Amino acid sequence: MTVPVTPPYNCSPKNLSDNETHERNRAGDCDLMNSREQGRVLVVTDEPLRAASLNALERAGFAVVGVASGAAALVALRKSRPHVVVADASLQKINAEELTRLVVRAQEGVPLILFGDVEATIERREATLNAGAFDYFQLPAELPLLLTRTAQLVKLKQEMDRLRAEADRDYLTGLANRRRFRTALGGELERWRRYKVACSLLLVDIDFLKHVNDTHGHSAGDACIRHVASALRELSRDNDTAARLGGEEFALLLAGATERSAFAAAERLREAVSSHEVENVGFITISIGVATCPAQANTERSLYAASDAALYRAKGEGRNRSSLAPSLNPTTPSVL
Ligand code: GH3
Ligand code: MG
Ligand code: MG
Repeated sequence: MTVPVTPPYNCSPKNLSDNETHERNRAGDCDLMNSREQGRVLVVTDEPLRAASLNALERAGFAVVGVASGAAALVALRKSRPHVVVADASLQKINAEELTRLVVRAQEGVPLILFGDVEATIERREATLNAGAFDYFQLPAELPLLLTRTAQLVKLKQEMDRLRAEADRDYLTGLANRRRFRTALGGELERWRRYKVACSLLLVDIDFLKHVNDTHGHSAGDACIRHVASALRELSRDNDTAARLGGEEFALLLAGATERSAFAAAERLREAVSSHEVENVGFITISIGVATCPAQANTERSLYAASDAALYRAKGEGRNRSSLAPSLNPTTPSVL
């Protein structure tokens, strides 16, 4: 991936007002995708000369965002999601230990390197490591070391991120796995509790897969699983989570969906699956249970249980159908 070249960052003192975020690399800040391979670095300093010497990070090819205070660093951590934070150990309003604690608490796992104009004695480096940062360098003398250490830690963090993403993915379909689904479900219910944003859960099970396996072999059964997975992927939007929960069971967590739109999505999914043949198998069908928060449940557990019970009913009523869970409040009939 090519990364747009950006003009050098101007580090004159007037640029370094407190709480201000300096967009050293606008492409890097606006487009996390572009900067993913390049490596994103957040620089925290209120000292113009040291900021200027750290322009070397950008010249070394990193997407750099610069801020001038601990408070601004916390905002930038969320916005620009850096792979490494490079922070001044002598910021005016916060000491190095406090800053280290803040950064580590705000974004667990992001490596932090400290720098300053004070000599990097053994005692200073030891204190830095004990506080939870990865290293300390004296600038400008040790700038080459800081660049090398940054590059090393960016690689390490990128690898950690890759492994984490891999650990959340189902090996057969590439969908989210049960672990990732659980986290997403918790997130959606939290959004309901805090902001009263609805969400819906579709639980999906392939009909008669055992028969497919017995008749056409296990790899044909796997092809059916991938077929359903690709229909789920096509139907889901950015904020939705399509997951394989295990075996031939799937979930589609729809962010912001009410029962009406969730049921419509279930029907679209069912039709998408049953209207295309699976190679060497033929047509297959799925059954779907639909439940919505808050209409039919308002906790992670009860939403899952309501959708699961609806799926069970869909199977019992003959399969190849979607079934909506009963309303929580019996006096409020279903909108369908
Ligand atoms: P139902 O309509 O009641 O869901 O029938 P079914 O045959 O799909 O359901 P059942 O629970 O009886 O069996 C599930 C089958 O799915 C049996 C199991 O071998 C198969 N299965 C589970 N995981 C996989 C997998 O990863 N690959 C393949 N090929 N088959 C799988
Ligand atoms: Mg099953
Ligand atoms: Mg089944």
